[in-house]
Amino acid sequence: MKLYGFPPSPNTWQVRALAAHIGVPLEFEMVDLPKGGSRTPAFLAINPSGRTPALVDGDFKLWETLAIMQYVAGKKPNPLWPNDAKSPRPDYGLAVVEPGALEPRCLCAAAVRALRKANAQSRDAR
Ligand SMILES: N[C@@H](CCC(=O)N[C@@H](CS)C(=O)NCC(=O)O)C(=O)O
Repeated sequence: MKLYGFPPSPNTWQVRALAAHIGVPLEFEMVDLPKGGSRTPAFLAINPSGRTPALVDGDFKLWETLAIMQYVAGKKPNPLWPNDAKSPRPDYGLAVVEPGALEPRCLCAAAVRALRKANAQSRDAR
């Protein structure tokens, strides 16, 4: 199971933190957002929305942080995210900490856009 992500992004580290916490092995592949890594044909074939994180498990592809977290959590019984919808979820709030609560999501997207523009401008200047 491989996670494609951008390490500084809270969306990415949320998934990595959950996987590490519950002991689900996750291969990691860096997608260099400022350099346009999420807009390559190879990455768009995984996630047509061009956003990270994205997960590939065999033939199965998944994107959206919370959907990925739920999928990863479903790989191994764990108290953080029980599969039984009726079971008490004492740590559910922790499991679904919304990235927006940790960082202004639009700030992340804006930073990526600004870095991408700066990279393009410095390429054009050469
Ligand atoms: N709703 C998505 C948002 C993902 C997202 O916005 N990821 C940012 C990184 S913080 C991204 O890949 N941005 C690339 C871009 O906007 O081009 C999720 O929860 O996974």
